[in-house]
Amino acid sequence: MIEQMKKGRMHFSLIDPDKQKAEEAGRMAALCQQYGSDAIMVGGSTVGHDDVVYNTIKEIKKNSSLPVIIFPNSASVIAGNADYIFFMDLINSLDYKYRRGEQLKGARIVKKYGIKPIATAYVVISTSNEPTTVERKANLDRIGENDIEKLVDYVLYAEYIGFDCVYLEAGSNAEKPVPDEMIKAIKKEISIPIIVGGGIRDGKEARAKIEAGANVIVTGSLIEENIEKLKEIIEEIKEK
Ligand code: 1GP
Repeated sequence: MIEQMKKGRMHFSLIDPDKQKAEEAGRMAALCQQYGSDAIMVGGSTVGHDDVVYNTIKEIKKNSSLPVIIFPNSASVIAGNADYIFFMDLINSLDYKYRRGEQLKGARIVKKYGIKPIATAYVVISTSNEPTTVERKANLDRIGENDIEKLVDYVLYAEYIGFDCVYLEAGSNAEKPVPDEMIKAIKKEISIPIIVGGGIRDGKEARAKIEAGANVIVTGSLIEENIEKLKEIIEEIKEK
């Protein structure tokens, strides 16, 4: 997966198991695959138990052959039928829970199930006036949309520590996605893959992020609101 991410032009579809029944998630995953998405991420801010994650993944796997990546909010959502997990460190959080606490609770569970961990430096960028759910929860060392040098410090740290990738998160349903200039600036500094998500709503935006240096684009809310739009986004990402 990491090798494929390095090649770039990938799209990951985020499905929140709390937003619909598992059977519906299965139908959504089939469409995501049909439209050309490369993986299904499963997670969301309210998910509290691995059962709901397990059942959702079961239906996704019945309906598509895409790899499934857990996108965890805590260790309690780790279900044994996933292929991968973003083993994340929210590197600009000031809370122990998001830096080490949940990771220590989850490590042995990941090992027990044989899920492949993707060491992910998760960075939340504050692009909008209205704080997103993750911003409210995570007690951040705030990185605003113009704090490019600060972001460079964080992502260099991530590369030097040995993370597999960096995930720039504007927050689900953010008014504005992570700015292209920020992506361009960090692309010059690091060689690990860059995942970008939060507030990406059309093909033009997705393409601009890819051209700025993003290796992977994540869309979530759009899949719930207007899954047909995914087609346009993926076409723009894949087009050379
Ligand atoms: C959220 O980056 C993801 O964690 C996707 O965001 O729901 O805005 O697409 P959206």
